[in-house]
Amino acid sequence: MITDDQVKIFDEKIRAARSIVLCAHKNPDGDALCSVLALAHLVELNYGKDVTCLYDGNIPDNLDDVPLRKKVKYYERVEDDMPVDVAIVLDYGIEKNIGGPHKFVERAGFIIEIDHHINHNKIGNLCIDNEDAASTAGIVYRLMIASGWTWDMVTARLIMTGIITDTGFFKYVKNGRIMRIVGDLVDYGVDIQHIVNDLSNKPRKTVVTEAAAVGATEFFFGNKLALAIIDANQYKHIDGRGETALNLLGQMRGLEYIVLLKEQKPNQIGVSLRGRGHSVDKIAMALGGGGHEYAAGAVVYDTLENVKKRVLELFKEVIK
Ligand SMILES: [Mn+2]
Repeated sequence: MITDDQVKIFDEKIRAARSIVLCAHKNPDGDALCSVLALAHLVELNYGKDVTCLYDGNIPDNLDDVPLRKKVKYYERVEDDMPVDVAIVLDYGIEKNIGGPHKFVERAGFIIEIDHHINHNKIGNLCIDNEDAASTAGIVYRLMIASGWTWDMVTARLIMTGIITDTGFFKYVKNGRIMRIVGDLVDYGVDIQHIVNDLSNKPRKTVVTEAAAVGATEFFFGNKLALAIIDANQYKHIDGRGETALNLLGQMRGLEYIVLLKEQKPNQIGVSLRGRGHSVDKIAMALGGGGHEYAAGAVVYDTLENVKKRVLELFKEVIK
């Protein structure tokens, strides 16, 4: 797991740093945002240092009530020439997913990465990675315990939120390790019901728009695959993810695959893939993206029509 060496190097680098930047992948999800905020809070608590948390893209509305939410800044709001001694990149997947904050990362004297995505081109000088971890927030928890850091309820709630969101409310848990962390956090006093209520926080327009997209879903390959579309007009009303549409479709009997195409801009289509007991990560990779076995995605620069055709062709190979 986390070695003494990793703990030691992390400690030395943070202790020596005057300027620390934290970031994750563009369009951060709950795990990305909460891992950044939890580690930022831990560094401030334990090292007495101010850190800068950056993001690119959109943060989903349902994360508005996450503790310390306002601490993370849109990367363009930060001075371009800000010095960076240490950059900590969490939950990023692959380098290009970092987006805007990448310019700060590449200037850093030392890069620490903490991640659970599969990545063959790691950018960290220190890599605290674990591909078997259910969430990056869980790795932050392990680092915190291994380092003997002080922590508090804010830390605990952030880590729990990261775990809850990345495991799809525990649906994607594949081993007991993450649940032992959950157990520790519950014993510490974290109220899961409270966090789930805070996450049920979408604007009416978002829910109504996504439900309408689900209403127009097309079905392919003997109803094994559902394909829903959020066009450019509808896209304005959702928070970038389409989680409600994916969750609604995920409740349908007999479905094996769910595809959600989001027209982010003309010729820029966000593709979200979900598999129910069938992997979708290879299809995401074939589209230039990636992700997890049963939940993956890509951004494809082409028309909605062409992307739809391409996605269906790729699935045709798999479903037969
Ligand atoms: Mn994650």
